[in-house]
Amino acid sequence: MEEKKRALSGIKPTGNLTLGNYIGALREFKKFQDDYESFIFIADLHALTLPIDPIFLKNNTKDIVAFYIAAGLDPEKTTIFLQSDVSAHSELNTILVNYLYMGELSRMTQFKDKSQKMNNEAIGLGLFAYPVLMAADILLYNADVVPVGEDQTQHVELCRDLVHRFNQRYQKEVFVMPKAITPKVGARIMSLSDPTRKMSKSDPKGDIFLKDDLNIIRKKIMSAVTDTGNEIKYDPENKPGISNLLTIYAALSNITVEQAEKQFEGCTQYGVFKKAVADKVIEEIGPFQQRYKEILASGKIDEILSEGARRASYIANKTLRKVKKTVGLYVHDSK
Ligand code: ATP
Ligand code: LTN
Repeated sequence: MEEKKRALSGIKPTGNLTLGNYIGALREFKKFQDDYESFIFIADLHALTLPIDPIFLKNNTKDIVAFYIAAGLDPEKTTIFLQSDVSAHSELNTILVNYLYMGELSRMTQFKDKSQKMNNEAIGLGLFAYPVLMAADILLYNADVVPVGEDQTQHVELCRDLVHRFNQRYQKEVFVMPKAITPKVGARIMSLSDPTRKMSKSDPKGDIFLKDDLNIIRKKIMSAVTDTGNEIKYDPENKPGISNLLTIYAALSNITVEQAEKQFEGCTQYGVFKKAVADKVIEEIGPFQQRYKEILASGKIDEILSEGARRASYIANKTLRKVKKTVGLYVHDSK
């Protein structure tokens, strides 16, 4: 039998997840669990790259496990684990920091965005080296595909450069070449209060959080910033607000943006359109919230994480061993 390809992704537990996280990543993950050997983790070490309250981090971590399951991940099919439970991530990171370069890391958009807001003296090395750890995450599992939102594709590209460089240097295929996969519709959901910016959990103005009360979600959508005119048309340049709402509607309806546009042809009232978008979001997020609450109450999170860590460690340690041997670290029999 042909071996299944591998899929791997993660989310960092830095705050309340948004509808952007849901459409761009979370809801995509379950699509891989039948046809791929699937690894979905919580990037808790990555969450430390910016200052974060310890209790907040711990609670967010449990939340994300519950979100994964509420979004349809089955722990029997998908290995769900914490990055910090598998020490191979940190060990491979220590090796890989030598194979990515300061120049390329300093060109990463995420680093530029996040560090721009900070005092130069207080930018942690971890924020700068973020893509190195991310490459270690991907490469330990020989992932073929990496489902992410658009903003993360640059990091996966850098990981691809690293694979090329590393395999070339040692003249063998040590690492598998990964590929980013973004959703066809909704790879970049924009903020409802400023549709020219990405909806982001660390920049919460007017964004929809997955834990928001359903009435609040409706209010936020009804008061989303829109554009002049009254046509429901996809035109991100001139109508960023309407285009974003159309994208949300299309993604959650599993249709294309063109099909969504067709549905609202002739509709000349933004209010009517917004109500349809709000209904769609609530129809999806309502039951999702219910499942999330049940999972948290079930007390099964720790069990899932223990089993996930066991399965993930087995695979990750095998890769780590191979890498150590490749670079010349002495892996002796007693190990
Ligand atoms: P932060 O603001 O803390 O950087 P974030 O909201 O960007 O966080 P991440 O943990 O970095 O969230 O992202 C988790 C996943 O969600 C990634 O695959 C990312 O690409 C995706 N994602 C994040 N925001 C959006 C968005 N607005 N639209 C689509 N996908 C998104
Ligand atoms: N950087 C990602 C989280 C992440 C990730 C990964 C995603 C860390 N390691 C490996 C895919 C593969 C983000 O969502 N911000």
